[in-house]
Amino acid sequence: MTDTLEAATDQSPRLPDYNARRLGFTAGVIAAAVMLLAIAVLRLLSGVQSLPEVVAEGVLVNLPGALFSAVLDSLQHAAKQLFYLAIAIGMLIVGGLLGRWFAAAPTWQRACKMVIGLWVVFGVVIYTLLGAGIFGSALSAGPVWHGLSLLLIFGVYGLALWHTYAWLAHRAMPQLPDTSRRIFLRNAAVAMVATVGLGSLWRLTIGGTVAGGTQVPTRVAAGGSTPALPPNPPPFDLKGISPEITDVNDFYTVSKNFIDPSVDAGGWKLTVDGLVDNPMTLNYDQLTALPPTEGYYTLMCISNEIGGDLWGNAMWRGVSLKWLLEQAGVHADGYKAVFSAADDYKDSVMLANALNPDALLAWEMNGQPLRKEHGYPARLLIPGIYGMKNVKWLTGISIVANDFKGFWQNQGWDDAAPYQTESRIDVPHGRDTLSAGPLSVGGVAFAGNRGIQSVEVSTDGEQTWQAAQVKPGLSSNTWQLWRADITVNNAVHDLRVRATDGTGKLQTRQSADPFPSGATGYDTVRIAVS
Ligand SMILES: Nc1nc2c(c(=O)[nH]1)N[C@H]1C(S)=C(S)[C@@H](COP(=O)(O)O)O[C@H]1N2
Ligand SMILES: [Mo]
Repeated sequence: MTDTLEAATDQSPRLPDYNARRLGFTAGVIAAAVMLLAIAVLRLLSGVQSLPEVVAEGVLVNLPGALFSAVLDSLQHAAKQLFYLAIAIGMLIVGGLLGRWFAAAPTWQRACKMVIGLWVVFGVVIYTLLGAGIFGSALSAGPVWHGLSLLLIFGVYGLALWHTYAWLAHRAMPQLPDTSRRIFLRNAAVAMVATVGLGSLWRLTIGGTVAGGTQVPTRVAAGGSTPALPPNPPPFDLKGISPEITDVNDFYTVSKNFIDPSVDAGGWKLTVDGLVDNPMTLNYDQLTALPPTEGYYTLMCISNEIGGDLWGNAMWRGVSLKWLLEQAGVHADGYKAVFSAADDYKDSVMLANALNPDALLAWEMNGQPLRKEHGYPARLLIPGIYGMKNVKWLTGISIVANDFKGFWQNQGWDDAAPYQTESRIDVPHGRDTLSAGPLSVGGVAFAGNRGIQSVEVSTDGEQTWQAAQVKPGLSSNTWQLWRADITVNNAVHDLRVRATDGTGKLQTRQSADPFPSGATGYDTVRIAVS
């Protein structure tokens, strides 16, 4: 078929340039869509981060934190999905533009050149600029995987472009040759076998995430039933107040990933190394055979807005991180503990935080194995510091002497990240219409491991404050329920809350965005009293 096209330069039929470019664009978009399909198949089979994810994370990390935070604020929970959607649309457009260029000389040689060109530009230039290393050498799956998979997906694009263009051109001008059906079917089969083959081969061998009995229980991942939790004790059992222990189904989840890693406990390993006398590697059975300890910990995302719901409280069971590090013979002169994870996430805490007697390496949450979204098979709970430092899907702990900066810190988020003192009004709900008279107000307050000393409510725009009853926390690392019984009349337009932490420091009144150190300000609920 190509000979026909090539021999045919002069007298043979040719599409007008305008038409050719337009068809080229269309063919390019279609080819990019086929490539996205191949990416999705490869992603699902191998479990390894794909090109759009590597690009998204690279862009995210390199974006100025304030800008990122502003985008996040305006898009809220849809931000991640929209971001990936934008990347997918961007890929379709770039695919279309390349298709236009291809249309100037639509031969398979030119398609090959494009494939190699894309492979080098992405694998060498773009991946390096985004911090993923040449052909992904800085990522956990390594350059062999990323090199091969990039070549494969660009190959799929090239093939799809060549066939689609020939087909479109033939439809527009029947004198132009289409590629033969036999060759099309052969190429489609080769592309499919290569994609499915590479993905499955990776999963079955090097990837080590073989589907099997120890996979994260789907019953749980699908949001199944969880053990019944005790109701809040009176007087903190107001209708609408947060349950003191959050059901796993209702516990917020945040990660940088479009698709969270599905780690198979069978192939999972945790290494402890760096400034330690006895570096060690533990598998899942060895880890869960260590002396267990459990406790209640509240987690809050540093992106949580005032009044937001990115916090929850659960009972976690695991091993003391301090104990584990002592077994490894941690050096007292270590500066930080660096945590790595199966999703290529990294973060660090000061060694003193890792050696906090309450720091926990957990494998259970509310009496069940961790769910995939909460970090199965193992994750950290570090007292007093925001959620981002509580690394999920943990694979490595390394004690280092330098000031390592993690995933979000490279973007400008606070590295120390101590919890701000926060309080939230759960009841009444905003915009409730209430009748004048007695009113019970309630909610939660949290200040990391500093505890909450007191909570106050104001009905008069902060001129006066009334003390609330505060329940002791389930541990020194949890939020605390509070309740205030007040009286309202039609002069009350809003309710405000503020807490004082265990050190006697009042919650910060000044409003601040979550970026870079966590939101501050007082939660305010508008009410109408009739
Ligand atoms: N490996 C890994 N750990 C991670 C994250 C991540 O993206 N990857 N996100 C962090 C952030 S930003 C938060 S707020 C908490 C959320 O924990 P949860 O989803 O169990 O509530 O996990 C942290 N641990
Ligand atoms: Mo977070």
